[in-house]
Amino acid sequence: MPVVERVPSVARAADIGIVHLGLGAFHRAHQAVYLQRHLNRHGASPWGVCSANLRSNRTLVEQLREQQCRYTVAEYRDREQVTLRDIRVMREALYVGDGGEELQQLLQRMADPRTRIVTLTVTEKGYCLNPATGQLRLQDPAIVHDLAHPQTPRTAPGIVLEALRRRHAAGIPAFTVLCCDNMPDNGQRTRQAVMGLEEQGSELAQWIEQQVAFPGCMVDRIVPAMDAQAFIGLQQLGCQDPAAVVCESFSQWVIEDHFPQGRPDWEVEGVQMVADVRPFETMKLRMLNGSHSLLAYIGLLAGHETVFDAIGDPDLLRFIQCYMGEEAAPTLSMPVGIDIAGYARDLCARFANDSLQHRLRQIAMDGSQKLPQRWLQGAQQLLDAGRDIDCIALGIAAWIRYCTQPLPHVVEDPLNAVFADLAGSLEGAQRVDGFLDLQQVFAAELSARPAFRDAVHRAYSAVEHTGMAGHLKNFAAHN
Ligand code: CS2
Repeated sequence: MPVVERVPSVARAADIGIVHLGLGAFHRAHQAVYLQRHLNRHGASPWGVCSANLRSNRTLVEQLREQQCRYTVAEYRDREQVTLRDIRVMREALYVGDGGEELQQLLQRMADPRTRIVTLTVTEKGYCLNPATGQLRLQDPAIVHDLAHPQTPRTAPGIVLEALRRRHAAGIPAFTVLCCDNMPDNGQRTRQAVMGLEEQGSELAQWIEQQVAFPGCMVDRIVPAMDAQAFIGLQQLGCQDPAAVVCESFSQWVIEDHFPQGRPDWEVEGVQMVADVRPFETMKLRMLNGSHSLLAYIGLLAGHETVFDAIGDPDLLRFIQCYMGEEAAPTLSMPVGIDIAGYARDLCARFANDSLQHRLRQIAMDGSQKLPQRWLQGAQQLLDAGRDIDCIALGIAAWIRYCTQPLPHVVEDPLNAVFADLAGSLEGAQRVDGFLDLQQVFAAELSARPAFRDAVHRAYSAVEHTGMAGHLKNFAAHN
């Protein structure tokens, strides 16, 4: 049995100052923990949270309400040490997936002058942007809906815009919008999504342009989706909480310090407040998330199930070390004092945390939304510098294979119907070309480069001939 440390909460938040969109496991285990620590330190705080679930999981909202929005975060340092944190900073939980009364409650809450920050974790696809270009997808049915019915929005950008419209109309200062999703330039992308829904040059558009801050931030904590096994583990520690989440003990948050309406003194809780978050964000996206996606597609094809299994495969570990050292690190320009090699070593140690069941299938989800920022922007830079992209090319080949595997395997991705068409109509090299022509994923500039296409074709046929495990063995023997 592990040693369990319990961290009680000393108080409940006095008021709601933050509205969060996307009540998932990540939000509960990351942002809420920082806010709870802030609350514990101060004993009272106006920075309580109203958290809303936009799509799935009404049950979670109901469970949270039954327990006054109080829940447990279990931080597993390893199999030996666990910290159970009591979280009470959430004051309100809403389910707005059906567009009913609770949506209006949420909009009211967002329009309330006491709400000074709106945070989001709605995953990459929740912004309805073209992943390759960052432009709002105006053909997306949910966006078409929000353009036609702005007062009953379905999308996160639509909800933010409607709340801002109400504040503008009522003469209430704007809230700050803090995107906490793994996207490049996530503040600017969120601004683009919100502004894309409003008529250019309108009074509201100008007000948003001048008054609303969209600071960028980098978030980091490994939080696997809860499953039966995670709940059994918690029960063994005496924790019966149906709204609990498990995560690693590591946590990082780097935020651009631009909050015109004020903010909690997060820096006291270990948050890094910076002027420009982009170097940190790019480092995390390419080193951590880029490696995660490689482990997911390559690892699944090599027969692994979790991140821990995959990184425990010496050939795959070698491959990931090469990717980080040769294809991710050279594309980064970091502020003085950041040790990228040390960061890479720490990441491998975090991936090897055997107390978390982080399923590769969870990471493999929504690849079309993740690949541009995790691998492709870096690949472009590497090719510009005349460098090889063998690791990224193998990742893309594995992704194509993963997306076209026969049923009953289910690919969860907004483009899964497109993948099924490509799989049904094309084979071999033509199928690879069909994927590389997907403009939502591959920027035209990249997919037009012969060196890029050749590398992916080579990797794809190598895997066809030797199988993934055999190919990794060859790779490790030569690197
Ligand atoms: C993962 C991330 O599911 C995924 O795609 O790469 O959720 C990852 O665990 C977090 O970004 C870690 O901070």
